[in-house]
Amino acid sequence: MIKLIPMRKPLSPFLLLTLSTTAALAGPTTAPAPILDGFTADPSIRVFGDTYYVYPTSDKPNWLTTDFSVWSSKNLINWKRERMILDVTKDLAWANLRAWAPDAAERNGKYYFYFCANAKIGVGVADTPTGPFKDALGHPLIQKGGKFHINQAIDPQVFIDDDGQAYLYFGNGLCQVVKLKPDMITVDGDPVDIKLKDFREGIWVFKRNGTYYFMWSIDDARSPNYRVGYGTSSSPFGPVTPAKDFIVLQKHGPVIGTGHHSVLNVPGTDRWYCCYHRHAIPDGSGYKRETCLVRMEFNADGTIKPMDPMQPAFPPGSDGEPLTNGKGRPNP
Ligand code: FUB
Repeated sequence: MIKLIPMRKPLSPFLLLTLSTTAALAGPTTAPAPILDGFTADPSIRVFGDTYYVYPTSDKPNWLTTDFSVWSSKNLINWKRERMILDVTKDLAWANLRAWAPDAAERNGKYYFYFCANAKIGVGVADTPTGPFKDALGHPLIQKGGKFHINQAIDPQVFIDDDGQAYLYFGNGLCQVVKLKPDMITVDGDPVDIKLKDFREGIWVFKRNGTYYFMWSIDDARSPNYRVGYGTSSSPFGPVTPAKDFIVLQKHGPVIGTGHHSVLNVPGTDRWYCCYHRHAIPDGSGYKRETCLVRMEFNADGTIKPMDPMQPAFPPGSDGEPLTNGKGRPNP
């Protein structure tokens, strides 16, 4: 905290420099603005063509949510709510509540929307990233029972490897992964358990320089201490070695409950962003959350640098991350 100095005479340039340096070192005291309007959580950030999309949970008290919407952006700074893309009270025959934590993927010009409803995972299909999505199966893709021995079948994430194989990660209490057939709506074989240190939910897997990164949420989403840890593997099935500096996103100042994130690589670059939710500021809770964005950087050895949720993703005046022909600008 900087003490205010009574202004009797102008401050010396030396003192001004000292004060501004101290302020810069102490970091911002105001939390950055969320990127989406309203109360949203569990954001999945994706890029299709020259547009970024966020598919979140639409928050309501006690997580009794019934519909999903999608937001779009051309630069990661200005976001627009496109429309509602699935209403579980009308569009599903097998569930009508707890519409949580979706993800989306593209294959062969079709878009696939993976979502939770009543703690089961369904899949929708559409011709555009903004849907609306139609239930592709008429029944859940994954539900608890038998080999799917997770606590709850929630929090799906699709990862498509360089060889085109798609994997669906999911789970609460235990993380599992199952291969998807090329149709993206059929599981291929049995699920594999992946042991992750302190895992609660919100798995997110990506690949960088041949290494598979597994990131996940720890603690209860209603806790201020909800946070993100990570580990790495040489295979999409694990085993996963937890990182030495394991926690990379956690509460700071007024920002609490930071978790259930997703990761975006700006195509054609080595620039990365982490999209996550926090308890809304002010008066938020685990049922009243908002979606935020922060830059994610790597050390030379490939480890992830801890992220500070008090840092805005872009400096004032930035034009963000525009895309041309599906690619970001080259590094400056
Ligand atoms: O939004 C409902 C649930 O809260 C999600 O499925 C969990 O990951 C947690 O964020």
